[in-house]
Amino acid sequence: MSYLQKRDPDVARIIQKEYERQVNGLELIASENVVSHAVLEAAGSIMTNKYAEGYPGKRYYGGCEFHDQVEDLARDRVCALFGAEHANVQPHSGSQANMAVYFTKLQTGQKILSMNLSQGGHLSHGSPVNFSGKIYNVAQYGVDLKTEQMDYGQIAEMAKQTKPDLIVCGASAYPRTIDFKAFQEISEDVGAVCVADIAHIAGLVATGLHPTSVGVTDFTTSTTHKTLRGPRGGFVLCREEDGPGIDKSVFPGMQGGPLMHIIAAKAVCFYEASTPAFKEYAAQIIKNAQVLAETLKNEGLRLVSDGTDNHLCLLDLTNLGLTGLAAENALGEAGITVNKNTIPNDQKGPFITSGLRVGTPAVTSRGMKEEEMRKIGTWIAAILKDIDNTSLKAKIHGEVIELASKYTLYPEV
Ligand code: DSN
Repeated sequence: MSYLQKRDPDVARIIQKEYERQVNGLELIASENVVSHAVLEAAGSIMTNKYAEGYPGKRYYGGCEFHDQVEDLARDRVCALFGAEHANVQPHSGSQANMAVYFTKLQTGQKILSMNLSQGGHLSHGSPVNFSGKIYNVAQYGVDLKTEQMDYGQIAEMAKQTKPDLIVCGASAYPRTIDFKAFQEISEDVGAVCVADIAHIAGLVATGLHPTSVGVTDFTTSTTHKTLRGPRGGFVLCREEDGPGIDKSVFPGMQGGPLMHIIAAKAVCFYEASTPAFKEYAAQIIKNAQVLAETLKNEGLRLVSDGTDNHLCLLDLTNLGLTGLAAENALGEAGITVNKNTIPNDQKGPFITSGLRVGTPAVTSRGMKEEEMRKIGTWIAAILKDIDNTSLKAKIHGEVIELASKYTLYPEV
């Protein structure tokens, strides 16, 4: 950062502070991760200097020969990683990947059936405050309130009643395995297109640790920066025959110039995710989440659906008389970063909430294993059970710094 320090010490200082926050803290936000030096170098490279509107071999600017090569590499690698026929790696985010599918398959006013945001879905799946809820008609399913898991019979029934044109499956706060085959069958029965948004679990799907949606549902969308551990961005996977439609929707339909430095970094991420070491990493994410969940349960905390199959667990704080907001703030004081989250049937709004979402992708990237998860679970429980105890939070903060600063911020892959 020597150039930045000379040119703009204000920004350099802020980035240094953020580095210290990341390296000295425990990042348990389920949708976050830390990237390798290789991903960072590609994302911070001179590939940012170029306009490359269009696609490899068909650009609207000269001088794109190396951008063609890197985008081809990214597309080939992501297709090989997931076993897909066609990929578009230009969406700037997961929301834009979803938008590309909607724009390809739906007309304004047509109907989407998707999971409710308050029960684990995502903004871009049809929330009324999002473009998806404004330009399409939306019906939403949730989880069964007893099991707190998806009930495919109920969802099939809802699909028959609401007759959607497109069904979205995939979630941002759902700790259990998703049955993509069941969703495709439900969609086919009602003549709807089926889209799996695998953003949260992409690293688990890529390594075969969660059943895949690719080759099962009509479309798969994802981000690259969660369990997949790449730069911030999105992509769409589909059958060859749907490729031209998706490509047209992304460019010129919704985006201009692709972020070529990020596409270069996505190519690196797709390579890294194909290595045996990444498969071990993904398996450790799940082991860590399960040990963390068990520790929290043994401490008397209640988990939505009573556990986890993936990278996250969802805590119900109702019995402790706490809000997610208060819990997030208290853990933050001890250097443990989490996010408040609504839980099924939450009586509180999304800014207060009765739940907390806790995930293991980032701490696992840093090299932490079961023993550290037990420690972290014990610290979380101690703080939540005695939330106003300032000296306890200060003591745990010291222990958090001691633990976290022993681990590199940059995964070796
Ligand atoms: N907002 C992200 C999450 O935290 O799950 C999903 O885009």
